[in-house]
Amino acid sequence: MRVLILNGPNLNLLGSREPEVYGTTTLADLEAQISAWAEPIGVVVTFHQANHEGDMVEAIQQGAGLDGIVINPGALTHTSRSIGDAILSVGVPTVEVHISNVKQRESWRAESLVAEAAVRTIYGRGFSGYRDALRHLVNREAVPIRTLRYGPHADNVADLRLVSDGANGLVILVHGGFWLREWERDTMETLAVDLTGKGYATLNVEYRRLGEGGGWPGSGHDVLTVLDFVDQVPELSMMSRAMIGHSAGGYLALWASNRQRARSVGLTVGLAAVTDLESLARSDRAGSAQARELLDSGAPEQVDAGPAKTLLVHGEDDDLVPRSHSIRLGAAAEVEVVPGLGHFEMLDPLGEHWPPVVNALSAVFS
Ligand code: CA2
Repeated sequence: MRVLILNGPNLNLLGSREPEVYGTTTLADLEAQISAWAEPIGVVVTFHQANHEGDMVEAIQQGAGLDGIVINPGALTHTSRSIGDAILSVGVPTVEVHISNVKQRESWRAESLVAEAAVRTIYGRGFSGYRDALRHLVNREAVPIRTLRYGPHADNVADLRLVSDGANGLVILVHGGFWLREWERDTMETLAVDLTGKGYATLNVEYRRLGEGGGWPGSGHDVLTVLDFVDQVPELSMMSRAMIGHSAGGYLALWASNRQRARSVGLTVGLAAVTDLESLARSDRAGSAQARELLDSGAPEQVDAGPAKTLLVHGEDDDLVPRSHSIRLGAAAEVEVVPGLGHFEMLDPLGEHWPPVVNALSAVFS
C-alpha cells in the first residue's frame, strides 16, 4: 500500500518552538518514526511538507493513484476550501491528523474545512496519530466498512464489516479511551479485521463521549441503543451476538450486558476493562477525572458480570487499568491475566490474550 504523508505550514518547525504543544521531536525525527511504523504493516510512505496552500494542492493532485494520504494541513485546516476540494477530486482515501487536541484549544481550531473530505480525522494523540492514521488506511483496505447511523448525534454511528459467505455471528466492539473525545473506534479496527477473517461480522461502535453529550448516561445509552438497533437491521437481526469492550468500553459493554435489552448477547468480553469506577476516581491514574465526572452524573460505582457468559482478559503489566478491575469479578466471570502484556497490547490480535477470546467466541457461536 502506497501512502503520501503531507504536512502543512509551520510543521517544518517541529521541535524548535512551542514544545509544550508540539513536543521536541523534529519533522525529520517524526518522518523516521512514521517509516518505522509503516514498514511492518506493509505501507510504503513518501513525505512532503509545504508552507503554501498551492503546494499542498499540487502535492495532493500528484498523489492521485496512491492508496492513501495522511494529511496534517496545519492552520490551513481552518481556512482552506481548496485542500478539501483537491482531496475530493483525486478520490484517494485521506486521513486528517492533528498532533494537538484541536477541540480543546482556541475555538477557531475546533473547526476543520478539510474534515468533510477526509475519511477520518484523528487529533490530540500526539505523533501517534500518524501511526493510527496508517493503521486505519490499512484496515479499511483489508475489509471495507459500511458506516451505519443508529441515532441523531454525529457520533451515533457504527462501522459494519460483513463476511462474504454467511457469518458465524456478529461481534459488537466498544472502544475505550476514558470517555475522551480524541479516542475513537479506529482503535478497535485491527481486532475487527481479524474477526472478519475468522468468519464473524463485526459492528464497531462509536458513541458520544464527554463534552459532546456523552459521559453518563449518554455513552451507556448509546451502547444500549446499538443493541436495539441491531434488531432492526435485517442482515443482522438473526445473527447470534457477542460484545467486546476495551478499557472504558469494557465498562460500557458490561453495563449494557446487564440491561434487559442485552438478553440476546451470548458472550461479553472485557479487554482490560474498567469495572470499578469508584477506585479509578479515587486514584491519580489517567482517567480518574473522567471517572469522577461519570460518578457525579450518577454512573454505577462498579459494573458486574451480566447474565451472559463473561470473559475478562487483562494484561498483567497493565499500568493504566490495573488487573484488579478484572480479578474482582472472578466469581461471576472467567478471568484470564496474561503475563507480559500491557493496556494497549489488548488491541493487537497477535497477542497471547487473543486466542482465549477467539475460543470463547467459537464456543458460544457453535
Ligand atoms: O495540532 C496540529 O497538528 C495542528 O494541525 C498544527 C498546526 C495548527 O495550526 C493546527 O491548528 C493544529 C500548526 C503547526 C505549527 O507547528 C509548529 C511546530 C513547532 C513550532 C511552532 C509551530
